Parts: sequence; structure tokens; C-alpha cells
Amino acid sequence: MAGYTTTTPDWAVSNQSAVMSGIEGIKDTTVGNINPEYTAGNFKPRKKNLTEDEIVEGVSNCDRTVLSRAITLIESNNPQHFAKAQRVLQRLLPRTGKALRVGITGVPGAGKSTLIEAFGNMLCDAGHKVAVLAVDPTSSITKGSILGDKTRMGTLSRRVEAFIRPSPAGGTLGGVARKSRETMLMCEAAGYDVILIETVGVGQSETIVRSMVDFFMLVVLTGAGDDLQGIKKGIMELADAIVVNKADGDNLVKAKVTRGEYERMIEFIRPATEGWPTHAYLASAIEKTGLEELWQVVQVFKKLTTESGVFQKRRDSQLLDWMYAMIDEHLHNLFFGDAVINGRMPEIKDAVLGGVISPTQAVAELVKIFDVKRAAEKKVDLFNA
Ligand SMILES: Nc1nc2c(ncn2[C@@H]2O[C@H](COP(=O)(O)OP(=O)(O)OP(=O)(O)O)[C@@H](O)[C@H]2O)c(=O)[nH]1
Ligand SMILES: [Mg+2]
Repeated sequence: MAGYTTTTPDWAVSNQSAVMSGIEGIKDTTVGNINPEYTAGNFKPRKKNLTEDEIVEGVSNCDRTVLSRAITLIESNNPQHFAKAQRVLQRLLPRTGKALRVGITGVPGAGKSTLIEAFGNMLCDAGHKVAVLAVDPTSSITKGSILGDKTRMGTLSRRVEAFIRPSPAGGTLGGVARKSRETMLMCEAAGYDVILIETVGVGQSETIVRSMVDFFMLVVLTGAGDDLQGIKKGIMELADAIVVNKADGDNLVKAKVTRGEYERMIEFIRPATEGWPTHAYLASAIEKTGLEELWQVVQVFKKLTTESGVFQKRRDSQLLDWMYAMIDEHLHNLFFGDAVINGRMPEIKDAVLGGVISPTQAVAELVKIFDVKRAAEKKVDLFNA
């Protein structure tokens, strides 16, 4: 059983009572961790905790301060905050689902953030309300990359039609996926009709984002060559469009060549979306060229897939996949986090290795122990921690 972690998923109810730092209005008053503002004598009265009704109303009216605080609740690892966020989300659910969800991936430095800023500005000019999110399963508590992006998206972040939110901090992969999805739903409830989601880092973030969005763009650079700039074929298989960015200045000619190379490669790849041929396009986030065309492509995609039913089919399967993934994670953590199971594990492992029992018998034994233990425990109510 080596390799299994025994952490509890961040959304599971536990008996933990510690208050997480970083939640507005709450300070950890543990000795040695006193708010320095306090001791410096310039203590400001803390912000009032918003009620459930106030959050639902504030988000519905697109009050950005309330929306931010609602997302902070979603991201909190405190069980009470989690439960409150779930109740709010439940009430806002009828307002969700109407936005177009677009994911943007690509190697570091490909120009994703710059492209999102240019694209976001263009969409705001056209009357849309745009929310920009990032997904970074490796981000630590500091939310480092997000701050960087906020400054890089300087003009967009100052617009009232736009809302930019960094990736939820680390934790389990399932935790980041859950928080990102629920953040997206909160933004939709607030009336944002285009959601742009940037993947940060290479690896798991592409899969998480693909599983949340309708349309997925892969941003690439010139000089695809044989090595595909480290982009695996697997990622090309997820893309509904390949955008050769930085098609400007001296790079334009090379960009055109690269586009042709990608077009040829795509022919051998199964399309990401049934009935939609993936193509490569040129863009320059700096010179703001190719962006209108790209938006046209997204619009045509939406129209065609809506008519064919593929659009809704994907959303439905995304919802169910999400539910199953959460069940998997929850059960996994309940099982491997269980003290009795952990207590018996060494002995059972030895028995398997010694050829005394088969792995199948070991599983039967462990599950029996687990069942008996669970049956004796009280039921879990995720919504009322
Ligand atoms: N010439 C040119 N430079 C660009 C273009 N788009 C982005 N850049 C530059 O490329 C660099 C990286 O851009 P980012 O937008 O930060 O790239 P990113 O993909 O978000 O990078 P990470 O978030 O670090 O993965 C910056 O210096 C940008 O100014 C473009 O269209 N043309
Ligand atoms: Mg970026």
C-alpha cells in the first residue's frame, strides 16, 4: 500500500476546530501569534462576518467585495466556512451555468496571461463581463503566482467589468479542483458571462481545467520542431484550438511556418470535441492581432456544439465526473486516514508479503474492519458542520 497518503480531503468534515488564518475577520489569537497591529496600538475593528443572506444577495448583485469574500469561504479549510459556502452555493446554483467557460494552457512564458489580458479587454469592450481565474495545484499558501498575474493583467484588473482571482492555494489535487470549480460557479452567479481560466505550471493543471471548461486553447510558440517544445501529444489532444502566439515583428514569418506545422500534426490527432476540427491560429497578445478571429472561432464552436448537443453532453459528463472524483477522494481519505485501518495495516501487509494471505483476502479483511467501524460512527452532514 506504499504511496498512499493519509490526509483528509480539505472539504471533508472533521472535528478540527482551529481557525485558519487568512480568513477575513478572523485572527488566530494563539499565544505567540498575536496580530502585530494589536500590539502596535493601531488595531482596526474587524470586518463583520457576512450572513448567508448577505452573501447570496451581494454575489447576485455582483458586489465584488462580497464575491471575493464568498470565494475566500470556498477556499477555507475550516469546516464551518466550508459548510456555509456550500449552503450559499446551493442557493446560487440556479444563477450558474450561463457563462462560456474557456481554458487557456501552454508552456511557461507562452504568453497566456498577456493573451488573457488582451482578450479580456476586448471582450469587456464588447460588453461582456469577464472573470479570470488561475489553476495551480502546486501553488503554496502564499498564492505567489497569482499576485504576479494581477500585476501582469494591470489594465484588465482595473476594469469594473472584469474580476481576477488567483488560484486557490495548494492542498490536495481534488481540493484545488473543487475550489476552482466552485469559484467559477460563484463568478457565474455574480453575472460574469465569460470565464477565462489559465493553467499555471505544467502537469496536472491541464486536466483539471479541461474538466471544467467548454473550450480549451493551447498557446504555443514558434519553432514547434520535433520536440513540440515539450508539449506532449496528450495535451494537443485536449485542445479545441492551438494559438501560435507572438506572431509579431520578426517572429511573424516563423509563426506562420509553425502554424502550418501544427496544422499537419493535428491531422493525426483525435479531436478533443466530437464534431469539431481543431485548427491552429496566429495571434499576438502584444499587438492585439488575431484576437477577434479567435473569439469568432469560440462563438462558432459554441453554436455548432450547442446544435449538435455536444456542448450540453460535455457539461453533463463534467458534472458527473466531478461527483465521482469527489466520491473517490472522500472514500480514499476516509479509509486510509482511519486510525483502526492504519493500526492493522502493518500486520496485514506482512501477512501478504509472507504469502500467508492473498491481497484479495487482505482487502476483504480490511474492508470488513472498516465497515464495522463506520457503522458505529455517527452520520456526516457536510452542509451543517
Ligand atoms: N512579442 C510578444 N511578446 C509577448 C506576447 N505575449 C506575451 N509576450 C511576452 O512573453 C512573456 C511571457 O508572457 P506571459 O503572459 O507572462 O506568459 P505566460 O504563459 O502567462 O507565463 P507563465 O504564467 O509564467 O506560464 C512576457 O514578457 C510577455 O510580454 C506577444 O504576443 N508578442
Ligand atoms: Mg501567466
